[in-house]
Amino acid sequence: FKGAGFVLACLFSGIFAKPLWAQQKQSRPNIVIIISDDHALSTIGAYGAKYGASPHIDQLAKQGATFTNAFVNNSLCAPSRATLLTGKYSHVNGLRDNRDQFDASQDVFPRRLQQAGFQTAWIGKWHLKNYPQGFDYWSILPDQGQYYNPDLIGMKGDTVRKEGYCTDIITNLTVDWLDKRDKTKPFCVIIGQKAPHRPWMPDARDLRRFEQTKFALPANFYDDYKDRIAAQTQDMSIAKTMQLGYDLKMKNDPADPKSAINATKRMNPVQQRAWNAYYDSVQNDMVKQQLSGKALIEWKYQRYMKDYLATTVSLDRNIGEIMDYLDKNHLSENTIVVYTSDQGFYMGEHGWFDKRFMYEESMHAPFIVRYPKMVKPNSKVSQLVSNVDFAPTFLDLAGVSIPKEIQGKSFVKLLKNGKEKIRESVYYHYYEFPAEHSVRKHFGIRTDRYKLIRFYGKQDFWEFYDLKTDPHEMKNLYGDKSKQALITALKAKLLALTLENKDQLAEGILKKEN
Ligand code: SGN
Ligand code: CA
Repeated sequence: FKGAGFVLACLFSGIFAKPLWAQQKQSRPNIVIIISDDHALSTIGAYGAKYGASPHIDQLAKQGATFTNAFVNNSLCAPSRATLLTGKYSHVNGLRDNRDQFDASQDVFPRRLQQAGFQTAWIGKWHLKNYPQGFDYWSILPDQGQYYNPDLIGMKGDTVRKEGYCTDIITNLTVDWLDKRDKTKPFCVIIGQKAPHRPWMPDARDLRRFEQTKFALPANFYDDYKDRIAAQTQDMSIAKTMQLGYDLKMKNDPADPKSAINATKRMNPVQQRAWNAYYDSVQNDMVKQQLSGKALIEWKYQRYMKDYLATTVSLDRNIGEIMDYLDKNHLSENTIVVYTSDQGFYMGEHGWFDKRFMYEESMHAPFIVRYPKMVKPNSKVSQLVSNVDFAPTFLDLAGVSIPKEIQGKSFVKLLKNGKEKIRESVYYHYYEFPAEHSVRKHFGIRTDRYKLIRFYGKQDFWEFYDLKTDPHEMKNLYGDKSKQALITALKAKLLALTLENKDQLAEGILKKEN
């Protein structure tokens, strides 16, 4: 009997207790959401890019599902983040454009998780003009943040400058938090990376990564914007808007002799030397070529591609670091990992950079999910989802009930079977005008095949696209007589969406017209 007593004593004293990571095989999953800033699908391997800039994201896609039709409802930073947090459209969560301040006290999904016993954190770019609420820990970049030696605002409102490259620093802060967290609880961390946001400043080690690459111009690089008034009046072209100094780091920009020099002011001498050695040689080479006209525009495009992609290489490497951490700490099985971005981006399509428009490149966001227990590896999901659906999906995955005020729909069933239809269409509404890049206000509907857009403001006009026959949205078919029945049907659907989503402004515009 002595032996039995010993066994019992051991059980109670914990000698047979499982290691901490094994105890963590809790039924509730952890959630890691990596949200980058302006990551164009066209540059990601999992979405067909051939630049080799995203091996870790592509690996994540191999281990999980790649959503090929995930859309944001308002292609701008702060609105996208506000929707991610609330599961509500901009006009309901109150954040319509980057100038608005987010009411952080409103119902956000991380607070719901926190109340259900999750440890929650937001680390990195936040951009909501208010401090986060509903998080056990946060550390955020002020506003857009800086690529080199960024400041970070801590929970006491204190600002600390961290030496190094922003993308690495955000990863390090995340790993520190993961290490120190209460390991008896499930967690949800949102990692907000600044990259690859303008002005696309690469880490020194990546500066030459695409030196030898010659990028093919998109077929519609020299778009004439025929029949598309808003496209004619935008200010986001590589030809006119993109600056040699501010965007492309040339110190000899006659229009702006200061900003390329200012960009290096935050850097330490080692960073400055690496930076100047590289961009001075680029500048010398440009001067020798005496570029003008189309040759200059195409040189700008090449430089843009090189800088942008180089910042995504660091982003991708850092995603690899997070995956490594999860593996080494035996967390990969029970952690849902999501890779997304606050919206897409133009990489020269229509001659543009930036986003904002309801056209495909900017409305489309990357969305990749890995969750070995539920999601089929190496799968593609083509059903439509909107970023209003993200918050309810996370709550559902965590086993937390979805408040009825949330406007999005959980797509857990779609995660499970890869084909469940969640919605027939997605809704869009962009508000920031007049403003930088001059993209007019518009709202609209996108189904799996068609897109109907209503621009409004000083001038009101419509656009209609058949994405099957015109995937690059070059032919506005709104005036095409043969499409009138289709357009009328879509208008009715759009009106129904404005009612369902309680968008009274859009509803009023549509009703006035009839
Ligand atoms: C900055 C950029 C713009 C960009 C907005 C919004 N200009 O203002 O090009 O459209 O951010 O981006 S810059 O001169 O400051 O680089 S967002 O992703 O934050 O919405
Ligand atoms: Ca953005």
